[in-house]
Amino acid sequence: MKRVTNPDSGHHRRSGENYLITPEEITAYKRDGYIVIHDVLTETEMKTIDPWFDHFVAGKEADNMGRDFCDMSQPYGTPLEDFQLVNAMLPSKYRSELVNNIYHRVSQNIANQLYTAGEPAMDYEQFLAKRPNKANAEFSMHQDLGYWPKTANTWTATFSLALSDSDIENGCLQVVPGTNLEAELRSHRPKGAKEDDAAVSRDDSHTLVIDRKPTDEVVYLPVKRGSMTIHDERIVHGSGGNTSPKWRKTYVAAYRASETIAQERAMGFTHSHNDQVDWDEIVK
Ligand SMILES: O=C(O)CCC(=O)C(=O)O
Repeated sequence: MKRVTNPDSGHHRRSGENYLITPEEITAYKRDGYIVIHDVLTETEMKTIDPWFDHFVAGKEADNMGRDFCDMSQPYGTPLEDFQLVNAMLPSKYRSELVNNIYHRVSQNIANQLYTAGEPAMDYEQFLAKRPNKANAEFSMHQDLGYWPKTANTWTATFSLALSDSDIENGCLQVVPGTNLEAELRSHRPKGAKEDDAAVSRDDSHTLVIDRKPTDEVVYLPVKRGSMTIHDERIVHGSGGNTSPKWRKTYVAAYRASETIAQERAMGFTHSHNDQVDWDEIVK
């Protein structure tokens, strides 16, 4: 019997903890602001992450996490039973068992290939889970840079490892390719605020939204468990609600240049929702 190579398969690209990215993918990442890569972690590796993901998403660490355990589609203070889009920030800060896990090691290897001009390091990570049948579990469209302080070097690669298969029905990532090349960052405001509305601040709603342009053409990025998307800091992206009876589970890890991370930390910015920073002052 002949063996047929699946052109979408990434298995052959793994060698130890290295996953080979092609020059064409690096070009596509710079041009379009994202890539999708397949079969990055094996099922055995995924199974080492699942129990921790479920542990956090069930709220088992909530007592220690403050605002780092929240719902990204609803205001702070929403009771756990009403969560739609569960967000657990910085899981390995709260459970050291996750430090330098297999996802960190493989994504670091990929980040090193994408960013050869300097030393990328993991800046932050988060677990995101959409509960089944939660049509409002939307992650509002935004550019990641709109959330972050101004730094000299903005280079970022944000990895999103699918822990469950994701598709349009359960609210997979959606992007507007090419918006990464727009000259100006779009203006962002806290969810729930009208234009120039000071009544709703970043302290009330961590989630930011942008106004869509009529020219924005959304591309959906469905991915299978073990595969991932990578997007840059300027691409307009978000995700829709979960209208399916299945969970959508994803593990985000963002890499930035080491000196950028040092600049952020000097401003008191760690990507924790508990950071005591003056948002108006540092995000300009
Ligand atoms: O995966 C999602 O639903 C959105 C995540 C996101 O916006 C991000 O990681 O920057």
